[in-house]
Amino acid sequence: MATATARANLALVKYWGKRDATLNLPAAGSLSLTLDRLRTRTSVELHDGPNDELLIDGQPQSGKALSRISRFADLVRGPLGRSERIRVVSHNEFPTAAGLASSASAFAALAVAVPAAFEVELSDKARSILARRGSGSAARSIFGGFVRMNAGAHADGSDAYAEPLAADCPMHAVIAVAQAEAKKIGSTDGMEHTRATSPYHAAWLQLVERDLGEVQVALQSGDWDHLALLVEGNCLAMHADAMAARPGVLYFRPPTLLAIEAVRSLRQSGTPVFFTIDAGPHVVAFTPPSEVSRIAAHFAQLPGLAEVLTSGPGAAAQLEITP
Ligand code: 2P0
Repeated sequence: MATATARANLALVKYWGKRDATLNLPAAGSLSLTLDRLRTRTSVELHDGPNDELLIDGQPQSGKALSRISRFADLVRGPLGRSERIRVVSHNEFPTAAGLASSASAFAALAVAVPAAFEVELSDKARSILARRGSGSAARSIFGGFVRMNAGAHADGSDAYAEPLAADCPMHAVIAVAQAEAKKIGSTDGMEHTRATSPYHAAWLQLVERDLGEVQVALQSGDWDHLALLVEGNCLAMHADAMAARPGVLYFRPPTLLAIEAVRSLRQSGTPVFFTIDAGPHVVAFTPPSEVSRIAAHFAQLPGLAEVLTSGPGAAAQLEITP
């Protein structure tokens, strides 16, 4: 049996659009921070039964969730000529079931644990490429801290992988988890619909390339004002692209707007803080460690939030060594 832990990540420069859906190749790069608090721990063992099996937080899974895991396992089994089935037992160590980037930590943990269960050793680059096939954002969760995902140019995806970024910018996250029903439009469908119908999509992809370079420079110099301009601008441009699709994809809910206002008013009064929002209603504030408790207390007063989570940067995905 092989057990791995991986952490979710949140993007400062967003991934929104694929250049190839089959190999899950992004149309542009992205840049993220891996978060310690959002952890998934996954064990994989081989068995001789007829089917793959998947348990998430103690619940046996079937249908789409299970077939996604089976297809992922085939990426490892196929080239090895192996046919054993796998039993996957996965726990999300999040204090909420709000769907916070769980496919990133889930597929990063699998990209470490599945090859290990078959006694194959992969480099981090190969793990990142494998994780990408499961979920684009999972390629970034192979690494800790700040991470850059390369869009790559090759048709086979061999250059579409993530790499750690050396940036000495102490950054924590405060997450305003909005009360929400299950997401109506998942990221995969939302970004494909946007690519196919949004008149802003080409402009969005051009912007990403520019933002990637500028965010890296701002991270190196710890320029919080510039980071606020770039990261909020990138997030809002992603949402503008999605909103301009036909029909429009709108992830914001009333608490989302309240939390945006809260972050901007804190910044106006001199606090180094800025927000980002993924394909959902939750607002993530990035801030230096010294400001975390003040921002969390501010968020806690907003109506319509389920909870407020805080997290420092997280480590790379890792295999547990069993004695
Ligand atoms: C990101 N998102 O960069 C962006 C921001 C959502 C909004 O990466 O289709 O769930 O599985 O490759 O990884 C979500 O994308 O998409 C995502 P698939 P994934 O974090």
